[in-house]
Amino acid sequence: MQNQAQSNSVSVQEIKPLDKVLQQIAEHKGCGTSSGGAKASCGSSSGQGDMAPEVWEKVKNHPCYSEEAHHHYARMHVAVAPACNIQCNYCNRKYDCANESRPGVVSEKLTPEQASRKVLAVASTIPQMTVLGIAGPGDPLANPAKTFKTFELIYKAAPDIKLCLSTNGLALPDHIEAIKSFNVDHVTITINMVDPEVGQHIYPWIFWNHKRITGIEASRILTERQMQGLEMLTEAGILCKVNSVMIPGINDHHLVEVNRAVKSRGAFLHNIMPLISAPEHGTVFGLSGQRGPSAQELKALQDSCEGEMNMMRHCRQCRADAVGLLGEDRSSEFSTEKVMEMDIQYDAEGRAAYQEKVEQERLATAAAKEAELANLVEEFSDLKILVAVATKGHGRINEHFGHAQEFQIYELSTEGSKFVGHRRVDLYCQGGYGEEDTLPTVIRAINDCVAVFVAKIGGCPKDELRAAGIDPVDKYAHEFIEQSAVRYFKEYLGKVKSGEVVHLARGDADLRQGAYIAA
Ligand code: CLF
Ligand code: SF4
Repeated sequence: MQNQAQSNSVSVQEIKPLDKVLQQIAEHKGCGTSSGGAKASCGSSSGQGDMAPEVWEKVKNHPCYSEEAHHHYARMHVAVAPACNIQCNYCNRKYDCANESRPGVVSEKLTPEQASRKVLAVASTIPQMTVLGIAGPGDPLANPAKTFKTFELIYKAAPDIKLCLSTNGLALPDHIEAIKSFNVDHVTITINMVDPEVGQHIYPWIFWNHKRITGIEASRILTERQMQGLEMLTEAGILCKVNSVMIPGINDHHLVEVNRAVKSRGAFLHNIMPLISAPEHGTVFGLSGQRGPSAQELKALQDSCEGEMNMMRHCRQCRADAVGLLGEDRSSEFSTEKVMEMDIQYDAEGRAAYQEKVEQERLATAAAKEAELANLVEEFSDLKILVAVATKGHGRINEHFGHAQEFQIYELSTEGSKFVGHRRVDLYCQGGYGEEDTLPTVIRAINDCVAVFVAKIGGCPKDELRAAGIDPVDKYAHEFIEQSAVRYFKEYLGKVKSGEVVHLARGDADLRQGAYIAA
């Protein structure tokens, strides 16, 4: 990772001052979707926008609170909180907490002391790791002694690392003072409903005031406590994100109401995530056949909630012991056994110097995009297209098609480019050869995209993609994603206007076949 970052380093002379870049981006005609304006902080950010300086300080290098930061900065979780005080129908305690993790792998549980050592080990190895989160595998506030001891140890040993907490909210009002005193300045609450009638289908019970409470009463207490906790956090000036799990047929329509409720109580960011559900997870929903939403259903709901509030679209539903950039998993490099053997030298100055380089890279990315956007100023069209991007991070197109385990999805229009999500796929290239059975599933995952940007791609997948109406593009290899995307859009728009390409709407996956037609 370090070599990769070094090879992508940029010369300082090429870079314009940030304030100039941001001003020019904001001046681009109504570019609220991509770069400027009040929503410049998160789901679609290139910078500070009109955010208060103290808020910008908190989010600028937090990979979850800033979409743009997630290309450059990493987070890690430590699994110190095994117990939970509620039951969600999408959770099986054998697996990681589904609020902030992907079910399927049992965490290695740590003591606060082991966790602290692990954080220093990761911070010394991955200098762009800026945030430590506690997100399970149970609920951190159902394990307050372990959770706050861990925060205390890390705050003392590595004060430059931001502390982050994710909770179901039931115990939250009881811990606001502790959260403040340990300098935890980012808190996530998972809120799936504000109506107990809906909640009773998600939560069979809660454990509160020393007893188990079931039925609609459980959800009534839970929602009251969540709202109270959110209001208290907002009042304390702690940045609060709300996660919601989208469960089709149960709370999908209701989440619009949840969005209004949390927005009015000061939540900074709303992250609507898809239900992950499969029989082998052994959850109530998995066993009952409850499906998760499609990528298109998820995007439609996120779009409908996007008003004055920032929507997070880059969540990877991490494990409770995740390490690395969002979307990559380096946790196996930091098992307790390996960490105990490591010679850890925590170098705060070295980390700061490295992060300064990362900031220079960010500025270069923003400057390149801004320069490209200037070429779109004279263009007028309602056309919007999606493109898929294979990337290993750093805001560049730097992954081979066959090595991609996810594609990032950007929506392009005359207003610029906007990150709108990611699609996980199975690895196409296995042991140096393309896996023929996998290719159709990869194509299905991105079949609402006009093009796929890759660093490299073989002849066979190229042909198959073209046959499916997806343009395989490798001419921007190792270039900046958003600059390349805007350039591609301008070319594509030109072809549509000249009649060289016939563009068809791509809302329906079936319509997609042959949608990209060279006339
Ligand atoms: Fe972890 Fe959560 Fe903090 Fe991020 S994750 S505790 S806010 S540092 Fe991030 Fe992972 Fe999504 Fe969570 S991508 S699951 S939103
Ligand atoms: Fe599972 Fe997390 Fe729900 Fe607790 S809060 S039941 S650990 S998903």
